[in-house]
Amino acid sequence: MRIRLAVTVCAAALLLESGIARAAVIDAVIIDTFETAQALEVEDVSPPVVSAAHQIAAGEVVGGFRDLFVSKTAGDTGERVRARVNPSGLDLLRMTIDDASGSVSTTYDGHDADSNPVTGVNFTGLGGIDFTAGLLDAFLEMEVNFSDVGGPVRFTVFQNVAAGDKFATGTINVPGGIPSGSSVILTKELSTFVLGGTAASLGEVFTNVGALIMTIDATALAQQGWDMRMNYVKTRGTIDLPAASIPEPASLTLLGLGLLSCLGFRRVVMSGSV
Ligand SMILES: [Ca+2]
Ligand SMILES: [Ca+2]
Ligand SMILES: [Ca+2]
Repeated sequence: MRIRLAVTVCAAALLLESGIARAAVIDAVIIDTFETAQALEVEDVSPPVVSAAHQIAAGEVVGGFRDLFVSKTAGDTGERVRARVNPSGLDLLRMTIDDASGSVSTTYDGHDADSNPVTGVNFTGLGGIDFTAGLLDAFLEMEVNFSDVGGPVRFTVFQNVAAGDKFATGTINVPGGIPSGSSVILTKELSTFVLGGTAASLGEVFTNVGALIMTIDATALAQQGWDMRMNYVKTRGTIDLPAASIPEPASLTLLGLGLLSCLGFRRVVMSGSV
């Protein structure tokens, strides 16, 4: 049984290498890899809502600037809602919420005067970026490295029009119980986003993006005290490589290497099964 599985996997790999069918998933747009350090926290009693906002120039971020925003919607004095980007050299967005409720948002809208995602979005700040990069079956991907409680991460993607009335929304639900140091990849196909406002089609929004808001939403009681760490957010998609009728020398070398590795793998599996 195990040997048959190994042979099937090898056959699929050889098909890809021999040029009969070739496709690859590659990055489209890097939204944020969380390297440029930034930190905010609020700890006053809430309600009423207390919040803080800050923008920083960040070369690794789409549009060159990251607007960070923290909001506390319930909790006693001293209970923090805190967001830190790269606090200790790990290139992560780290959200820490004490026994309180709130949210952490990052807005990508270029350089502007207001970092509040409700009142201060420059809907044309990114100038019309194609989030699919022309790839097929494009999707949003994030890597989570820790999550205790779990909850929704909400994305609002604005078409590049000044009124901000054309947008699409989508949510990735982050599970709880993800141990520290994990690498959990979560994705959402762009075709599954929901149109908002007067947007005519998802294609028109995602190929002409003016701004993006990501909100880690821990305002609900079920998300009280949620802590989470995230490594990156980006869009990816599939590229079809032209199928070659006759394998080129480089492909033949790959084919040979594939065969050798298959034989080796099979030997390991067989010897392992004795
Ligand atoms: Ca901004
Ligand atoms: Ca802004
Ligand atoms: Ca990172």
